[in-house]
Amino acid sequence: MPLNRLEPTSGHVTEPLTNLADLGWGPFFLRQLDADEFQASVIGRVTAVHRSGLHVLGVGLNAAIPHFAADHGGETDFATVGDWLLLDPDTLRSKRLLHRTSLIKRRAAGTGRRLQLIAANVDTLFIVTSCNQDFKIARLERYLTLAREAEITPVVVITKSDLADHPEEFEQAAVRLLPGLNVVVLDARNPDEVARLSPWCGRGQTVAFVGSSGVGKSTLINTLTRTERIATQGIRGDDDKGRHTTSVRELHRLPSGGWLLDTPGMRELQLTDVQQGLGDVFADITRLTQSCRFRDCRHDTEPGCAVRAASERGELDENRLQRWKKLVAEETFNTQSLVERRARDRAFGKMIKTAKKNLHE
Ligand SMILES: Nc1nc2c(ncn2[C@@H]2O[C@H](COP(=O)(O)OP(=O)(O)O)[C@@H](O)[C@H]2O)c(=O)[nH]1
Ligand SMILES: [Mg+2]
Ligand SMILES: [Zn+2]
Repeated sequence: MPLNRLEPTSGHVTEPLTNLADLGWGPFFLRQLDADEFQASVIGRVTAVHRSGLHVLGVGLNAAIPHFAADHGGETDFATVGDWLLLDPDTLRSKRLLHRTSLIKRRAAGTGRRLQLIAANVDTLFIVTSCNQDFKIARLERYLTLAREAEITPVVVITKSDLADHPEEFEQAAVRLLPGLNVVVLDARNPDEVARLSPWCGRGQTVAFVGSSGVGKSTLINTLTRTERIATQGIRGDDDKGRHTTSVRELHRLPSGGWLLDTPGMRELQLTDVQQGLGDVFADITRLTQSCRFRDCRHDTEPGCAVRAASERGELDENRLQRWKKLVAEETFNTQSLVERRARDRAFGKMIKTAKKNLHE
């Protein structure tokens, strides 16, 4: 396959990349290669995932390649948008998928409910809400849990500051959610205000936006790209508008040098396998649960429950406790059904194998 083959699907890159750092390459990835491997490989970042294959960009590399499935401790791991691949310089065959700094996954729709990889190596998740009734602590906690689980730095962006009498009240409520949490309150239509997102959108930085419909994601992206006409053609601000008929996932280059993840499927993100994320966002409650008398305490009526005790002493906000319980219940339900499904599949596979063996005996 020839190098430098131009594909219209990644046509958002108009100038050639001269350095892998432009694509987000850094020490985390470099450390995974030895000198020989570095010499003997072309390094590419997956900038688009199509039904038919992947698109990769690198220095002097702009090519369509087949999908790549890596065997990862018995589980198949498909290369997804944002991933780094080592390619054979002659054939452009994928040789290795590098470890990720972050990974967004979701449960597939339908009855199979398998885990799907949405995007890898996203640096910042902009969690977008507005200075109005869309602003809900429970919703923010849910997105923060997903960000923490995926190991992506969350930034809460609260739009429509121009429409609120006291926008700072929304900011103050959001800042309290996590220690050190970045919160930006702005008018999404104002370029000077949206410029406050630039620390996260610089050269090689990868960002994604989540939030309900109508909060201003498309507006923010249009303002960020400052090329409204082109941006609305090439980039969906979110997953509401089905401009693509196939479920393509892409990285688009921002004028600031960053990369914007454009993907359907962010909307359906469910809480699944997010124990770590929940533990981070609700660190205080998680710490208390370790002092409960019973390991499987449901923090209801059990004796020796440290969580209820703290709540009764007034040290724990009752609403926060209820929100945590709800998220834990959701995560438990989703994750258990997946584990059970896997066990069932395994048992079924074994049964088939035994049946076949018996047939041949
Ligand atoms: N006044 C004001 N309107 C906004 C702001 N952000 C978005 N809007 C408007 O809210 C509506 C929904 O915005 P849109 O970007 O489509 O939301 P999305 O569904 O999250 O992509 C549009 O009419 C925007 O012009 C803002 O900060 N201030
Ligand atoms: Mg939109
Ligand atoms: Zn308890």
